[in-house]
Amino acid sequence: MTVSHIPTTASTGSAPQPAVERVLVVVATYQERENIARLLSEILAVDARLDVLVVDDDSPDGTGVVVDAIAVNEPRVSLLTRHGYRGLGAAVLAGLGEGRRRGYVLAVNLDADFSHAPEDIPRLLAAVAPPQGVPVDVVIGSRKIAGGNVVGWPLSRHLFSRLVCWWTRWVLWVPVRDGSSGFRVIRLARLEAVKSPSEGYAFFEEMLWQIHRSGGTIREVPITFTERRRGQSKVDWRQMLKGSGDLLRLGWATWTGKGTHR
Ligand SMILES: Nc1nc2c(ncn2[C@@H]2O[C@H](COP(=O)(O)OP(=O)(O)O)[C@@H](O)[C@H]2O)c(=O)[nH]1
Ligand SMILES: [Mg+2]
Repeated sequence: MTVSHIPTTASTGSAPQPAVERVLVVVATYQERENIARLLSEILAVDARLDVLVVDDDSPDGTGVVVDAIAVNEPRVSLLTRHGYRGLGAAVLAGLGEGRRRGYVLAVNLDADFSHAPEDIPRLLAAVAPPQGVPVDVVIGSRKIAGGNVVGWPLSRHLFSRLVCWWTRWVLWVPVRDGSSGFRVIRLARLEAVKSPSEGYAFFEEMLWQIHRSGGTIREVPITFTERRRGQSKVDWRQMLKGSGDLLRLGWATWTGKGTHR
């Protein structure tokens, strides 16, 4: 994989800089020029601990150029460009891996289209190690528990999502209600357990599946997911079919123990 990495103060020098208190927000982007600048400023404003890494698959609309221009004056923002590759899961994993290399302990993952509200990030972060509770490895911003919600989806999208979440809970045997949510906090040390997962949309379920089976712990906190207002969704029938195939393969692996890793 060819990646060009535009360094920031957090990543300059030969060794990764430990960032013990800081948290890296990983945002995968493809064709998000209309959203990215405002998203970055909202994330930076919501919590002073946050840095942001945008992982862009060389979007033809120049998303990366916008991020690059912001990163010149904003050391909290950096860009990882993947050339010649497409795939949401692979992009997110590349961003999380980079965060780990840079020494971050925790990362947040969210979409670039404001479906995941930046103002929810501090609440998700608080749930990873609550003062009176048990620390966990993953916090999911969940649409499917009390207080969670989805705004702006057609019925077909609700039905597909319900089926995928049901499959994740009852066939893949991961004890969560919203295994598809892409809004998460991840303890980066747990990436150890994540081995060559799906490159597309099933990445989110497969990552949870691998973390759960390796003894990792998961908590859900409610969020409202709002369908994008600007730009196009990249999910099409081909992606859904590919994702469904990956989920069937995982179901087979869950119950037979075969084909766990490709
Ligand atoms: N880097 C990268 N990001 C992607 C790709 N496909 C989607 N994304 C990003 O993933 C997030 C969710 O994508 P979206 O199309 O909104 O999916 P939906 O919310 O499920 O309809 C957005 O930030 C997209 O820009 C891809 O192939 N590569
Ligand atoms: Mg979206």
